[in-house]
Amino acid sequence: MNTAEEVYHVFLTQMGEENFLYSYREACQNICQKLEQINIEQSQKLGRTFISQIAHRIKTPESCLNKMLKKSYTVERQMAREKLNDIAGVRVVCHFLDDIYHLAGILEEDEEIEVIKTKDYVKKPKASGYQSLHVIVLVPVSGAGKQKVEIQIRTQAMNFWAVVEHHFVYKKGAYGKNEFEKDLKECARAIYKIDQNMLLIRERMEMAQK
Ligand code: 0O2
Repeated sequence: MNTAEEVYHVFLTQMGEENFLYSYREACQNICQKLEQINIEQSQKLGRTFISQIAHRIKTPESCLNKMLKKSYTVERQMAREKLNDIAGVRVVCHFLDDIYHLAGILEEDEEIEVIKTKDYVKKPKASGYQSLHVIVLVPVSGAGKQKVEIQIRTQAMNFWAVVEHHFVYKKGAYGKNEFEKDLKECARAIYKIDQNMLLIRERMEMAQK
């Protein structure tokens, strides 16, 4: 019988193997290309910047292991493939609240990809205050296969909050154990109000331009 350390070691090695990661990298590239194209088309159509930032990353084997343990999944690569939606992750930052849903609608309509799950932490923020729309998609990759990618869509203001909170609280597993939660939650609420106000101002400015 293998010890936990041995199981973790095998898992970490397998999760870092290039032939395993290849299709995740390819899926990331393919969806990013699509998002760039959507950005060009929509920015032209709307007469303003639609997407201000597209970033992607492949989850590290260590981060996968932590998540498997946190969720009490059996530490096996096949289990990770099935259960982890964000081995390939893309972050899209927009200017305005309605852009988030506009982009989600475009992805839903796209015939090349398949939306398999949507989690709306904008309408229903997480207990921490975290806001973002998560869209999990299946992206075609070479050899007629498909690979899962999690697309996190948020405004610049939401992104500012999430990046800071991720660094100081979330990634340290410090949620529920620190004195800054109340203040961070208040900031998240203020950010939502600012996002709503910025949208209203944009709409008024657009009306005035007509
Ligand atoms: P990392 O280091 O960012 O990759 P699921 O199986 O999809 O239902 P999962 O994946 O736990 O469950 O989904 P969830 O809760 O929607 O979280 C997915 C990702 O959202 C996280 O990935 C974070 O990137 C982000 N996220 C979720 N909650 C918070 C939060 O409170 N604060 C911040 N800053 N980000 C959050 P990972 O793998 O947990 O972490």
